[in-house]
Amino acid sequence: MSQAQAVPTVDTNAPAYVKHAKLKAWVQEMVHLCRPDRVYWCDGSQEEYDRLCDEMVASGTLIRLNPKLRPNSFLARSDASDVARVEDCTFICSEKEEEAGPNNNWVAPEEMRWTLKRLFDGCMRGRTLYVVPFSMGPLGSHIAHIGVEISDSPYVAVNMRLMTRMGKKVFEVLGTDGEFVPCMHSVGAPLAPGEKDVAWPCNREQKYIVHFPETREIWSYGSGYGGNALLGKKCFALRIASNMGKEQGWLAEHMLILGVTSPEGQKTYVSAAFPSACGKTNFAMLIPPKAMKGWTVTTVGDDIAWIKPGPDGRFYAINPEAGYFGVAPGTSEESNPNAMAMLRENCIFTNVALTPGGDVWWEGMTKAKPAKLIDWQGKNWTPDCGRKAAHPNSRFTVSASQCPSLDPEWENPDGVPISAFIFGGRRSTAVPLVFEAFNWNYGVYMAATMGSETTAAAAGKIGEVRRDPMAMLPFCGYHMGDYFNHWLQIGHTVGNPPRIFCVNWFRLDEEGNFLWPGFGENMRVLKWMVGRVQGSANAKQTPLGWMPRFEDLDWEGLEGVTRRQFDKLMHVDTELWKQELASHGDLFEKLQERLPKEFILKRELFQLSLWR
Ligand code: O2Y
Ligand code: MN
Repeated sequence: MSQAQAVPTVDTNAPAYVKHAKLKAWVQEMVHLCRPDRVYWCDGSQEEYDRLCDEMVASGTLIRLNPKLRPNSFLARSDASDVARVEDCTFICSEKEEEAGPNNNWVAPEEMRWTLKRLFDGCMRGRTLYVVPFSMGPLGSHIAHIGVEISDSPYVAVNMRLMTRMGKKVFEVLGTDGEFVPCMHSVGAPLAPGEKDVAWPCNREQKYIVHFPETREIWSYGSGYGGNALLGKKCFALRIASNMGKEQGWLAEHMLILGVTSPEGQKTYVSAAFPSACGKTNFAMLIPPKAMKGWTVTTVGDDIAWIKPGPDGRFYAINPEAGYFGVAPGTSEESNPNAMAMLRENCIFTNVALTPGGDVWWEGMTKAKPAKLIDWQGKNWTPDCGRKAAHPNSRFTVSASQCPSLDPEWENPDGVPISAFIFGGRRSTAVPLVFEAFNWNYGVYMAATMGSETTAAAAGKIGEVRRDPMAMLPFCGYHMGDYFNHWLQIGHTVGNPPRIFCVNWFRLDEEGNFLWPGFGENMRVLKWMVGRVQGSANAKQTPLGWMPRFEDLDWEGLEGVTRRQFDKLMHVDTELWKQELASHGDLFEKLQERLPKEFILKRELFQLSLWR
């Protein structure tokens, strides 16, 4: 008898409708390893969701919000050590170190497996092991993939129900031998017999977010928060899926997807990449200014896109998620009325503040700050206390079905046709409001060298420019040089690749004021980009690419931006761009052995055009 069999353990109790022998064997193996007190298979029903939430209210993990103000909604407060993704503890354990590249932390798979075995051994004692089956993408879509998360966190189970297509129906798609990505998660806080649990169990000392790209497995230990724990999101839909996409000829991207409809009813879908904390959710749910009559924007996704070449020479994209895990601070009736409407009920809020009336509040939600609150750590808060009421990375989880701007095609199993890719970062100088790349390869170069100034959510000094190729630096599950090559190559497999645009909503004047109003006014830039795709918008040629002149944008109803201000927004400062190119060189040096030769050439040509 093997050692594992000798350990007394609980029955895995797989429901009769689970017919997948390999899946059942894996669950059994994980039960032996983690030794939970109970095993529970999630069916994804509303009844189950309500029951798990009730149980978490009873245990103190969730606070039920006032049902009159925020029906069927909850607040969770995490441990202060567990508030964001942990990039330093995130690993890509490919067989060869060079496959992971300098953009990832690497540990040899065998060594990591020993570490994980030690960490997961008995890690679920005193807890329930939840089996959470989920589909990333519409069930049965040829672009979708299935995962099964094992977790000892009921908070993860209910969040996964909001964020993915979760439950029983996934087993129908899986059948007896369908492929799935095993996603193993533990908060890393076993309970001794009789030990009282805490509201947010996690492991303060050790956190590991581990990906095995060759065997397509995810192991996450020690954190119950966001991207560390909801494994369908960054771990599967980006780090593992980027590897699948490289092998199979598609793209897994950190991109929102939106549809633009013109007054004539012409629909154009675009996909846009911005680093974390650049207002992606706001852009995905943009409401055009009133003066731009007849223009509408609809939302397919706010964070991730899976994009496949279609038979007609175009790219088709799905949003693999079914919900939004959005940043709360800064979300308001001004910045994102659609989000405020979708957050009226059936939400889980994490690390926001609680009002005396039992509702939620966060910085930027209202102009006036409430006189009294309970902050994200459960402490009394007043406006003069010197602390933030909500954590800067506090979040809402909500089903996409509640989004007022949801696109009617968002669940189309074939995806939506993408006509343009937009890349943006947070840049106070240098980068103009918008420009269009001359061609595919040049656009890929611009996307690969995009940078963003760091904020609280990212590592590094605040305000420092961090190169974040395609906004994928923390999420590309393999060597970034190979990723660039994949992008260059895939554009040439379709007859009609999308146009590529770069945008910067964040340029400042000499006094530090934003030059561009942003939010709904971004529609003016979107209209120009759509016009370029449809062949109706004019542009002038510059060393950076095609740019709109003042008269090429629709200014109807916007007084604030003068021609002088527009010139500042669009100005290409040759000296600053020489520095930019030098900094592109720093990125290229790090990736040198796998950097596309094409990029070296592009940079030289670019340099020549600036010195001319
Ligand atoms: O901090 C976290 O765990 C969440 S990070 C996140 C969540 C939703 C969408 N995007 C992001 C991101 O960091 O890009
Ligand atoms: Mn994101």
